[in-house]
Amino acid sequence: MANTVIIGAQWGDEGKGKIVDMLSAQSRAIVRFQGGNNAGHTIKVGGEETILHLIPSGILHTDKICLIGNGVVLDPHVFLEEVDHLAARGVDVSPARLGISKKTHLILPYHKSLDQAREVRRAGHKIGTTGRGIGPCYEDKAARVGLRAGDLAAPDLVRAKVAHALQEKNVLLRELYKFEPLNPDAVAEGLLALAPRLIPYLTDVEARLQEVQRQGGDILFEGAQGTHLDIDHGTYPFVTSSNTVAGNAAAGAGTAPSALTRVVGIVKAYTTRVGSGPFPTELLDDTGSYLRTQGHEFGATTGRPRRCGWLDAVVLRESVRLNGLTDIALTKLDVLQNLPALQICVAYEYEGRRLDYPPQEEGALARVTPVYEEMPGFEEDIAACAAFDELPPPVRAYVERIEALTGVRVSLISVGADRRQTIVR
Ligand code: 2SA
Ligand code: GDP
Ligand code: MG
Repeated sequence: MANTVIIGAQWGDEGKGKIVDMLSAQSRAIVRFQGGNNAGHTIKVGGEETILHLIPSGILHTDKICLIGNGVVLDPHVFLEEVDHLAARGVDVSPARLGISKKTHLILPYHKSLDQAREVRRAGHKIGTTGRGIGPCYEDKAARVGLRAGDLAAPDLVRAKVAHALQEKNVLLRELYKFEPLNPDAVAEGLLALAPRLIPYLTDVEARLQEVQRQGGDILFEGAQGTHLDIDHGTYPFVTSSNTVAGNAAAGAGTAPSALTRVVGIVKAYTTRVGSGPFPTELLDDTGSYLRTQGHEFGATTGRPRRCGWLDAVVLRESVRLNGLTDIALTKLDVLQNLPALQICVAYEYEGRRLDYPPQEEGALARVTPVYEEMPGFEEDIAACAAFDELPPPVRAYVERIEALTGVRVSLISVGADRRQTIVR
């Protein structure tokens, strides 16, 4: 296949889990390179659904190596819960095939408290985070006071780092946010109690990935969230705290950029967003509700209803240039069934000008007006279509229009949640 990066081309939940699971069959290793358990990646095989938050979406293929890279932030409790859950279903989650980089930063209880406390204080300006402590953990990483997975083997280092961190954070929690302060001993010992189970998973991810390549195997880099939630390139400040773009696959997994051969952008056939922030094509009417119901658009981590709207080709064009997409995997086309007509946003009107790319000034995206192009809808059930030629003409026209608007080939088409419901072109 070639080393492949999978990224979300919109605001997340495009169906990355499904496509990573499917492409895992042709890969040797699957590695997560950013984000944490804010992610919810859904896989459906033969009617059985699995939602993964931390463990790479290749785990259901027994002969594959699954790795959590240095760019991820890892909640140790959630990791072990996920391990136990999968093990109970008979999935092999032994350290022989599942590893965590020693450089991966750990999410601690005070990160979650701070995440939630800040959202409460933001009142009318909430980001709508998942409350999983993602932002505060990345803050500590950048501030050079974070705990890393490799520290688990050094109990005194863990105790000292936790005590140091809480000196400052307890003041914030107590004085500013009026939240419960945390006991440093309880936090450190709580983490150290998990160490015996976590330490066997610690590994040199870079070496493992090099070995895979030396043996001629391919790596799948599994992105989380989406391009427009990127800390630099997304709709700042309504973004997540990591780089979600393909370029971060190298830094967040510990490989050379030259190892990233193919970049597949996962594109949902319409657009969704969870949390706050500008969304030009959002539909607050019955069509938006229809998409939410038909597409089961509820957060895979928090259960929050997702905001829904028409496909936005301006957002996609930006994703093409930021990620260098070589292919698009188009998902959830089946959800559009029975809509009388389909709208695609092909450009924006902004301050009297027509824009082909999103404006970069903070907040400007909230002031654009979408320019729509109408395409015919379709009534046929496409969930069982197995080849492009089997799709009704309006569906093929929609796919071809996306290719024309983005300049990227749609090489995979998903017509249902199940692994099998995928058309390879
Ligand atoms: P955070 O928690 O600091 O990363 O939140 C910052 C913003 O990033 C958004 N975000 C997401 N957007 C879509 N999907 C995500 N994963 C879950 C899912 C979301 C859920 O698979 O459905 O269950 O609510 C995800 N994770 C973070 C978040 O909404 C904020 O806008
Ligand atoms: P991810 O975060 O990008 O992995 O996406 P999520 O798992 O959060 O959300 C995608 C949802 O759509 C999941 O419930 C999937 O099972 C589902 N899904 C994926 N592809 C398709 C598809 O082609 N059609 C339908 N109807 N559902 C899909
Ligand atoms: Mg998701």
